[in-house]
Amino acid sequence: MTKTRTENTKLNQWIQDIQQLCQPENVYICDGSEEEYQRLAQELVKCGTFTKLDETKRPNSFLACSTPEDVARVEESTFICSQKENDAGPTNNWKDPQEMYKTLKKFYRGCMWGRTMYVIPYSMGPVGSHIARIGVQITDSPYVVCNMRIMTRIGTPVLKVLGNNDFVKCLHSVGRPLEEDEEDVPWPCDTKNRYICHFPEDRTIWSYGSGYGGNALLGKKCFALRIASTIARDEGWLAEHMLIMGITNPEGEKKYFAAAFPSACGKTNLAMLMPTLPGWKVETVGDDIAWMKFGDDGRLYAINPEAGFFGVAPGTSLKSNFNAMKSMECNSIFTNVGLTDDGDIWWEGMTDEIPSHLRNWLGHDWTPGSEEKAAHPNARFTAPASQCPVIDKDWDNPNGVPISAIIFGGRRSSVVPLIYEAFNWQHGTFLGASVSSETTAAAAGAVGKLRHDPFAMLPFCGYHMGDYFNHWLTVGEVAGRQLPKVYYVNWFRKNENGNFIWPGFGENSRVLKWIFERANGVDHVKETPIGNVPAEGAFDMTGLDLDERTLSQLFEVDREAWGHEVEELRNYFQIFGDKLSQGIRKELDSLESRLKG
Ligand code: O2Y
Ligand code: MN
Repeated sequence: MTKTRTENTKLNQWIQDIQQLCQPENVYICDGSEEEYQRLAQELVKCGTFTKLDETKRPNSFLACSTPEDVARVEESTFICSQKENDAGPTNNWKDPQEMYKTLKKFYRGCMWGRTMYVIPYSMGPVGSHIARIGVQITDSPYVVCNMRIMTRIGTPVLKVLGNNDFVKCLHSVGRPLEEDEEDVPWPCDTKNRYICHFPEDRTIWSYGSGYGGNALLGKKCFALRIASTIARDEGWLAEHMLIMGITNPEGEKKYFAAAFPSACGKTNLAMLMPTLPGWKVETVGDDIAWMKFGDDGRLYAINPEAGFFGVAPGTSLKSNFNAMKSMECNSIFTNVGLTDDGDIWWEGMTDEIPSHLRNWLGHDWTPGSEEKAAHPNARFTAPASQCPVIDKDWDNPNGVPISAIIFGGRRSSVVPLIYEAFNWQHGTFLGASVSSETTAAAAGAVGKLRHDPFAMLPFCGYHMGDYFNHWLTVGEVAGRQLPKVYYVNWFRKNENGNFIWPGFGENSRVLKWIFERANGVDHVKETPIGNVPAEGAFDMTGLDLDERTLSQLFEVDREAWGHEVEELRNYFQIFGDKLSQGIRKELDSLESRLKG
């Protein structure tokens, strides 16, 4: 008989409560084994959710295609349910927790009829690490279980470490009960009633109606960012929307950087970058989220709380991200991409050679020139981090890796130079607060609009963003800490003709080299009103064929354009009202006077 109880009293009570509420046909506690994964995958193939890919081309891998309405995170249906509305702040949707529990209970009542209720104990971060945390997700989606097994560490070893301690409660239902003898659909969901709700004071997440990505894999954005950011604030550490990379110079010296970019700005590409500069090496610790704590030695240590990549597929190729392509060669799940006639996957930009026919993500016949896309623009691959050819040797180290620099960036076609450096931590916090980016398809909504996205955390901060800025400032005020230098980069600047002026990809290693040298105290900077840029000759351009005009444009600080930027920021920051820290106000005023000076 399968076990439906654990050694954890609170967990047992919670399982019982949710079982009573959702009324599933069965309850199953996941052990995280390979055998369990195979069994669930087979069941998913049987009910049409998974298509098994050709074993010789893509071993142990599957394709799932969602309904067209359930393809991305739904920010308009994402709520922070703190006791006080002001604790959620102006950048989050707020609902009263008691009211939201009441509303949701109506939906959850009987919502798992005819389905199995899976209980997934999972660790965000290496099991047992002092920086890691444990969550338990209850879900009625075996697709979610399979993805969670790749994206996090799940099962019996996690329960062992959990013992009788507290955990983050994560409840998820696709919201599609099955009547007796009713046949299931390949992608069950209830898109008319989607709710992604966070109860920070209860360390609880309730998600209903969506089976997709960040809405359903609750360890990722919901726990590792929204709930973890509130825990981090309470406990004095940082839970950030940041990649973590190791970088080694030709002499063999290694440093680690963390970098925050809004969704779909190429974070995964940067995390796995192949440097064009001879002798330089980049290794990946994580591509999306960093949890960082100061150690007893005063340094900032980071872990990647995840164990897999949930990367955007379209545009990913051997040319744009060789290491991502290698990571997903086997043991992977693909969502909303095309299925080729020989049983492999394909998406726009994957290969130069375009398949002459395939079945697209909507299940339709597709040929080159078809009006529909082969893959949805937010189609994803789920691949184990351990399969990345450049995975860092310390990616799984429970103590984390020491961070020497923090990089912010956004997708900006004008104004923002290739790189500049903050004068100090307070100024760096201001740079984080001022992140903005032109939007893409990662979240539902318009594409190509400028949106402010402070610290790339706008959709992911679990509390008032003004308090969050303040938390960053406070973290920097503790005596004895070796604070990393802070940078702002922009790979996406365009010229008058609308062409990118920076080649990007592997050439971004030149930017990383400058940051690396700065961390070693190399003093080649030119001070500008916005921060330090590389001094003439300090930035390695060897072998790059860029004309004089482009070279000067890359680091150009146009005072007039930055004057408008200040105005725009001042206007934006008003939404934080009294909660906008003095430190941020001071930095904005100082920037303005430097620009006038
Ligand atoms: O569309 C989704 O549900 C996923 S969004 C996502 C996935 C992986 C990493 N980052 C993101 C993001 O939006 O930042
Ligand atoms: Mn992300």
